[in-house]
Amino acid sequence: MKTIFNDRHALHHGKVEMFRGQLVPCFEVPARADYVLQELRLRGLGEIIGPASFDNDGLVRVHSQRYLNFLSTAWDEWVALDPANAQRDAIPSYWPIRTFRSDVLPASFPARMGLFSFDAGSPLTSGTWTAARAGACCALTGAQLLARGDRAAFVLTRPPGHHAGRDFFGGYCFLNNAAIAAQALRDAGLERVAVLDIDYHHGNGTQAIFYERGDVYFASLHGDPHTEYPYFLGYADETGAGPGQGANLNLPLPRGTGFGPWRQALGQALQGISAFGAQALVVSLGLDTFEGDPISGFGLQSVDYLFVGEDLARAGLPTLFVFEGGYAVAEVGVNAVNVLDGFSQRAG
Ligand code: OKP
Ligand code: ZN
Repeated sequence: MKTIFNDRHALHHGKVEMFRGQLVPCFEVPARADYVLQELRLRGLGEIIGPASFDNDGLVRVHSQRYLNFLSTAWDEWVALDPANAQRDAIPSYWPIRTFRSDVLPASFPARMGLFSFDAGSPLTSGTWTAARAGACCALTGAQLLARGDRAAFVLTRPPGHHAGRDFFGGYCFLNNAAIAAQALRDAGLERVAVLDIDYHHGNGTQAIFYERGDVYFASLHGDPHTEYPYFLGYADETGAGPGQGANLNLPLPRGTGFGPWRQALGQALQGISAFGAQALVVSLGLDTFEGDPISGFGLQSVDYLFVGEDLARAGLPTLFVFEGGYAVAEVGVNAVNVLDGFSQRAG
């Protein structure tokens, strides 16, 4: 299996995120991807390549033009507010929730930052756009490999993507790599594509992007949003709408869930994907289900990820793995590569 590595990922390097009234060091750090890369090399899992180059067409299929305009100029606007901002991350503090307007595009940059986001935990930095855009190109490259017949590929990129919606960032995510890949597979001619999100946190962005579509199935295993981030989406009664009715499957699990019940839920999700008749699978591969994760609450152990990979291979679909969360930095490489290794051994 080839890995498409975003060699510009470290250009996104947030200093701090707002957490319980304090600015704390970011959990989503460049070292995460470096540990995965190191483990891939160590275990010789396959060729590591860079992204092909793409224009913004593949991004616009998923994100709104006005959001992409905002993101691509955000850092310059932030620094234009005050030259001293060059040393600080840009973090929103005002949001247009219920009763406010979101059709008007304010001239104020802090106001626009709020319009296009949903939390204060996702700092924008000088290299965020460059890193995220290169990551999206990695996702497009991965989709291209699958469309041309590869059995599987791995998109190794950060910042992650699954919380990013059509026109908002949040949850450390700016461009939705998994959604961009799924859409690219559709545009390459596949009729039905599934996204399976196994990150600890519900992939609210991916769900929202495809919620009313019957051509892209979204299934997710995650911490119960009653108690877990992102809180406001990811409940079991969200089953899709309009032509997408029945094409959304949420399997929320209580904090503390271990591998046994988690794996059972994985089987349920794979059953849904198979009944849907998916022709390709995009896996939002978060490793924050690990027992040692500092911000999550499931109990998977490193060895369990080999079985996760095997289960995914048994689905028998062309599969694109897209790296998402996982904040036990020293273990994230072993855990990610265990999934890929288990998959490769079973897929042959
Ligand atoms: C991103 B991904 C910890 C509070 C939680 C947001 C978590 C985003 C997770 N400071 N903050 O799904 O792994
Ligand atoms: Zn997560």
